[in-house]
Amino acid sequence: HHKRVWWKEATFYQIYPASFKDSNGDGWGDIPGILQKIDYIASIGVDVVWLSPMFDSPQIDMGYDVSDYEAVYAPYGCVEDVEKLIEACHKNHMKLILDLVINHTSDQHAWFKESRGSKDNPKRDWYFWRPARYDKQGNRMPPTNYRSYFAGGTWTWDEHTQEYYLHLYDTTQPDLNWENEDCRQAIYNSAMRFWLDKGIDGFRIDTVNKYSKVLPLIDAPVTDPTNDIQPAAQMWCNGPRIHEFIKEINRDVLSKYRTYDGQPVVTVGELSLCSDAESVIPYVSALEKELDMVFQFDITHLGQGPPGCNDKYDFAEWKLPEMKRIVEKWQCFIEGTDAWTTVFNENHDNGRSISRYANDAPEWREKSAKMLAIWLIGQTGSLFLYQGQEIGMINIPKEWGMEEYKDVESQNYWAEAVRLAEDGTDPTRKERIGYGLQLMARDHSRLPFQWDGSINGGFSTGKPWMRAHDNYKSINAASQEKDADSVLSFYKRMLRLRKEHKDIFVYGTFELLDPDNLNTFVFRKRYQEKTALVVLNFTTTPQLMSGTEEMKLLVSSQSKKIPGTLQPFEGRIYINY
Ligand code: TEU
Repeated sequence: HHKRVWWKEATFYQIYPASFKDSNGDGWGDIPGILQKIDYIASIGVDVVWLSPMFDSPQIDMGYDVSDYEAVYAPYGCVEDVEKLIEACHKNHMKLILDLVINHTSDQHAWFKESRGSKDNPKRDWYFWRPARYDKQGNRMPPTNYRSYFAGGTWTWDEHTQEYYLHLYDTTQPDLNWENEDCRQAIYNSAMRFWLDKGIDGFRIDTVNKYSKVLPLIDAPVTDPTNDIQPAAQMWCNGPRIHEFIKEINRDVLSKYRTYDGQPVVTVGELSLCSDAESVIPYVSALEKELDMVFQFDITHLGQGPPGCNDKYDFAEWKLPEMKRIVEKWQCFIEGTDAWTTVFNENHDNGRSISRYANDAPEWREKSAKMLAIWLIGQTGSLFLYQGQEIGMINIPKEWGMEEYKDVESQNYWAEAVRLAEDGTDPTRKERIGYGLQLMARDHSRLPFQWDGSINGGFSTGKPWMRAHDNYKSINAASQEKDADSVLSFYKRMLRLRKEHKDIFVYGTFELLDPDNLNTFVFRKRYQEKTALVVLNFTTTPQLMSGTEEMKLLVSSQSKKIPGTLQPFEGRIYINY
């Protein structure tokens, strides 16, 4: 009963520009590099390229700190290069969407420079400025007790005007004040219309549910008495005016544009701390005219402690049934509605899926990759892949030191853990956070793409901004293109298969079977009289299975197919038609 629309059936492919392909040897990926690889991208069988931020930026948060929406970070190229990329994608029947980062700018953005210039600057109110508080001893204190995402508080003191400004992320990422109408109009013109007018086909919208803060800004409840800053996501996630703002974006900007082939442009929002289906529906219900779909992150939060605790790297083990319940929830929440969902297990903010959800040891790596591919293509929703996933790239080797982790979040968490361990506040924190980072740091997915067996995996002839993985000789696109059994060849086949059977895979209803089984993940898809059964072994030992006797085997991720038994990390799909 889901209405058919192009973006529901599309496979999206995320490109992280810094790490995809360096064309000029400066160690940074760039847009000409992406252009060189356009045939490769098209050959995977994807329909939409999502390019992570390539805007001008001091790169404190890898481009999620934009200093000019209308310019391109020079090492990545120039606006004209992006225009060429738009054209090249369209020529290859692919659409191109950009990242829309509008909760905050860089502190180097002209708007913020003006805003911090004086208290009576016309742009003062485009950001959140607040006076200090003072404790009984007369010490200056920030206006509220919020903990930021990258460790530390959300307020930075500005000497010049003697006030604090708010930043949910790094201190160099001041939050824009969406309450200010002029500010919103400037965002629409500069960050959105500028690129839509150049022919892009939509946006992935960063931090989409954080634009409306709960006002006035007051202290969050104290949930961690040992700390002077508190998790406070409820003060900015899904705030009072958020739906009004998103409706305005849609009505005033997005609805006025079409893709290159005359369809409505597409939006996918990044939704954090929104874990009940009823709160997600208004963002993605077609009738509401807000967003086409969102990423919901329960799955990437597995093992990250209580939601909203903002202590993501303090990892706790999880069991397969927890993951199955999460998948079930976000597969089923659209049933009987006009809403839509997304399917993904990697992006630039997470560890690699093989390392995180399966097993990246040499003997299991490829099997895990193929099993996870089956897991993804069997699910309902729009499918998102992240660069390198299609060749089975894995996490940073355990032997690498913390100096190889470049991400501001990793560095801040690590520095904080060292401090808290060394001053005796939390003596085991260093080991715990170190482990969490090895599993989940955002750095893992940001290593250079592994193109071939030459130096730096063929990513760059210079010194890459992040070290290339040690395993690029055995894991790379060139060798996998020649090998019919490779992870890459398997992904290509699976993406085709998903399209051939889109009724059931893209649009079907989802039913979780055997929910408490700790080892296998089994689900049934239905579309009218058609049925498919997806059976996955998430362990290193063979697992028995039943219920497939009457069905036809559509695909297995392994060549040795034993009836009634799944091999370690084997995935299969059976159908009844
Ligand atoms: O992420 C926003 C977000 O919701 C964070 O919770 C995110 O999961 C991050 O990894 C913090 O742990 C977006 C971008 O995807 C991220 O790369 C940026 O750092 C962030 O916005 C700030 O712009």
